[in-house]
Amino acid sequence: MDTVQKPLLRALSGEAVWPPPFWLMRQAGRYLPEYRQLRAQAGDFIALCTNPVLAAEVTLQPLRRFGMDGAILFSDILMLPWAMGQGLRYAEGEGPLLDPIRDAGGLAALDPGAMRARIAPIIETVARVKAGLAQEAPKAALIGFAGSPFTVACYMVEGKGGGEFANARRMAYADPVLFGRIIRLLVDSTVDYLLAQAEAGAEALMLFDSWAGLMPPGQFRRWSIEPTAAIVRGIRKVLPDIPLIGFPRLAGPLLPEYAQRTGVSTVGMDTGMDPRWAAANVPAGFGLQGNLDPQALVAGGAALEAEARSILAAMRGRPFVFNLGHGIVPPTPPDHVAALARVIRMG
Ligand code: 1CP
Repeated sequence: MDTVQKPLLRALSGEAVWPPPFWLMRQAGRYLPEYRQLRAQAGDFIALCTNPVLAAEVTLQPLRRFGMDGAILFSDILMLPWAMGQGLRYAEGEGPLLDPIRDAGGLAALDPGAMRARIAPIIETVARVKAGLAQEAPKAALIGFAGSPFTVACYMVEGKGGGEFANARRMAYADPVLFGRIIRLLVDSTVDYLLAQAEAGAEALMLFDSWAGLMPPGQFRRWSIEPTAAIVRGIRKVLPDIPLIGFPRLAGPLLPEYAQRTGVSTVGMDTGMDPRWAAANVPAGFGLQGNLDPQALVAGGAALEAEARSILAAMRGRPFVFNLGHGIVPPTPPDHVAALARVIRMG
């Protein structure tokens, strides 16, 4: 199908497509038995992300079941620091663990020159998914992604998730020169990484700033908005029209400013955002994406349907992409995802 006719790309380019296209953050993953099987086959999570055959297969799995309008590359935001040489492992049940960077020496130990070679299998996954979509789901669009510099820096400095990133947030105040050097390295490498994904076939790009909302407004502008704007400029220089989605989670009332100052074309709404408020306060030219509570998807039934319908009602007439307010959680019954897809398709 002609790229411009794909419903997701039309919505991300500012058209109020109805019923809205949908995809779900973390739509590939542990809630699907077929994912668990391939994950076991691959060995560990990094082995899965760097195996283009298996990673492409995992990317396509949810579309086969549920017919999403978007496929998101199966990888992780932390594969970028991994590709620059930072020690990373995923401990079972604990999430990611990195060798933390706490001083200039830690930063100097990274090897950004190694990045291109180490991301090669991920870029190959993009090309394989693109070919798979042409065969299996020609109306679906391929979304590439990266973490936003602040969120990736949180993990790089802290060495793990699961908390409030106290060390990283403190470094941003106590040593803004060092923190700024980490952020700048991430801006440059993220532009390269996303352009490589686009060149391999990604049709839209998303930046996940999952922890942006941990910062007060001044820090948010400096470490979330400004670096994101720099990435957008770097990408737009080469690809002026590619749809860009920004997701500054927990940004609250700063969401409209984030949309206008970063230059992304669509903004993600997190679970706590009132979609009516977003519709009234984010200027009409921007697309909105979100924001069903992942726990409503676990619960299912009438509650799920009511929540989905209230989001649809708030978004009617807007360029809109239905999604969750954060990632799918492992206990989600696949049947509930199918039920949600039916509700969205009714519009
Ligand atoms: O199989 C496993 O046990 C690994 C679990 C897993 C998966 C399936 C991790 C570890 N990452 C992923 C895939 C992933 N991560 C995708 C793939 C595409 C899809 O959406 O289907 C994407 C886009 C991400 C992005 C990501 N990773 C974010 C941003 C979005 C968000 O959820 O806020 C973040 C913060 C991460 C870090 C990360 N990686 C993995 C985990 C468990 C975490 C979160 C750790 C924490 O809670 O701090």
